[in-house]
Amino acid sequence: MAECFQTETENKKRFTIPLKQIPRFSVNDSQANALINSREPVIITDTHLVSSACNWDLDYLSRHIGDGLFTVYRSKSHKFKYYSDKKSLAIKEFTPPTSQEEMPFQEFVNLIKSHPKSSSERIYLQQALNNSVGPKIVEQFVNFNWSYVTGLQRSNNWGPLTSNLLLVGMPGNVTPVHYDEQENMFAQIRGSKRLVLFNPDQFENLYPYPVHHPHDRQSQVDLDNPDLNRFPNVTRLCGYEGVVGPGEVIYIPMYWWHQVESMTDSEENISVNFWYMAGNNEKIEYPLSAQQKVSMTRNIEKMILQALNDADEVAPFMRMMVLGRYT
Ligand code: QVW
Ligand code: ZN
Repeated sequence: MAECFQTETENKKRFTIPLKQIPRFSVNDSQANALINSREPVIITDTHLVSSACNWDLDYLSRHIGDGLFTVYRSKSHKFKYYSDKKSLAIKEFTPPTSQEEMPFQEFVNLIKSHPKSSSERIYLQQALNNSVGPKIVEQFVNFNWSYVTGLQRSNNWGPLTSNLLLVGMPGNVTPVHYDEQENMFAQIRGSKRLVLFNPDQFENLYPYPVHHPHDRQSQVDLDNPDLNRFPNVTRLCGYEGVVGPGEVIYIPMYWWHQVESMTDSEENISVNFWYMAGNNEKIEYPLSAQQKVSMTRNIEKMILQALNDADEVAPFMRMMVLGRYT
């Protein structure tokens, strides 16, 4: 018994997920667009997508961003795992891993500046840019390289832009591995971020929460300390990693898994993302793509829950349908 246990721990320690480098190309290199067109991740340099905002830092933003309210998350650890407020109401035993408050930008800056180095509590501002921002910021926003992203939107048949999320975090903040149902051109302004990406075909190796769960679209796996007993397929994972620095952009294709880590190379870390809705030009070819299968899985899960009208009935129903029949 003791021997078995030891081997287990050793295996856990030795296990690392194999990661390839995310390709990096200049916007002038046709290979950048080729990867975007084939829905593969790429880090793109020289886009000047957010060059107009290269002077953004805490002081500049607090002077010019206006007195609108910003959503700030607090976490007792370095992890900021997203949860849906709406879905958390339906689940009795759910304790949110972060708390959320609305405050003026100024107040957020005060919190960061007075933050004791010894404290394990961290904060992360995540707010869609809106029309409450001051005139200087409006001008810089208008001067984003819109023709670049609009060109991509057209040539790849993405839907409309849904939002530009402004992300201001502390070094070390981590957004744990999840996928989004939108195309993402993610632009780095200050500091750098390390991204770990996985193809949508890694679905069964990442064990996403059920669709009705507040952590829908998030992996149940803690990549820093995976529980291989609960999630044995984690040993089959293989992915990509890369670092985006100021002025660089990464394309995160819809349904691609990503974990994002603010690196400790700057006092604050600032990014703006460009989220686009899915296009509706999908032609159906067989076999279906991993993206299409993820989308289909989501729809089936939603349909079963809606029909049964009780989250607790979903798993027994699915087992009844599959076990001993399709297995
Ligand atoms: C990060 C992300 C962001 C990751 C967080 C959005 C709330 C995305 O842009 O920079 O921490 O996941 O899709
Ligand atoms: Zn995301």
